[in-house]
Amino acid sequence: MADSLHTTTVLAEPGPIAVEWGTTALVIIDMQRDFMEPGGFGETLGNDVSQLASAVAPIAAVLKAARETGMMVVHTREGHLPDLSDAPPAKIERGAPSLRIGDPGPMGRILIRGEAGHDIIPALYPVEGEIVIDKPGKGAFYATTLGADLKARDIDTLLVCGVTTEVCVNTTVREANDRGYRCIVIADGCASYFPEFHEMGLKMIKAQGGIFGWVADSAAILDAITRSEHAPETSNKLAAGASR
Ligand code: C5J
Repeated sequence: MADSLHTTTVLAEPGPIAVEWGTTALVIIDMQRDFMEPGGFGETLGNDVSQLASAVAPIAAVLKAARETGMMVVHTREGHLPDLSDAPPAKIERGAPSLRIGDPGPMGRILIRGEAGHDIIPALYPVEGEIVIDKPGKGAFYATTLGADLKARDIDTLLVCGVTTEVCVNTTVREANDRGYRCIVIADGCASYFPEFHEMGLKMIKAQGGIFGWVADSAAILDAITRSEHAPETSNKLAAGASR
């Protein structure tokens, strides 16, 4: 269905961007219980997980629109195999967390595939047909099939959201940018345990003419999706700064 949508312009920073919805995918990064809920990986590192809650409603709104329009949807999960063979010792041994990766916690073993804590929060749970990428690293392209999955659908533009802004969202956007994707990061659909890192993480993406991509609020994305279902935009409207 997304193929039949009209190209529309998203009001983004550092400037508006024309989006062809049929070649656009929504990529939701690591909205897992391990990061979002008490007792998971995020909290073992000493973080206040309530800082991430603000991202859920904006993501849910864009996810609903994506599902209604038939857009490709990708969910990612950071985590490791039960035998930890894909977890570098340098990652496991780092710092002084209250529990390390692989240790038993209240939601099962910390950051291990198949455990309750590793799964996606109920509010954003994947439905049939959506792709779930299990990744051992911070970036969603490293050691995964994401690149091939996007190529198979001729995707060239990514709407990226999730947690945390400066870690897995930023790493994925940088990986995607190097691979030639146009990334639009959904500002209010991202969050960090550190508000200042969220702010700077977004600034780093859109600085220098959009060195890694664009940043837009969920309202601007939803507005552009709504317009895409109606009459084509005039060339004047598209010309008003659209960067494609
Ligand atoms: C972190 C992530 N913060 N998903 N992972 O370790 O951003």
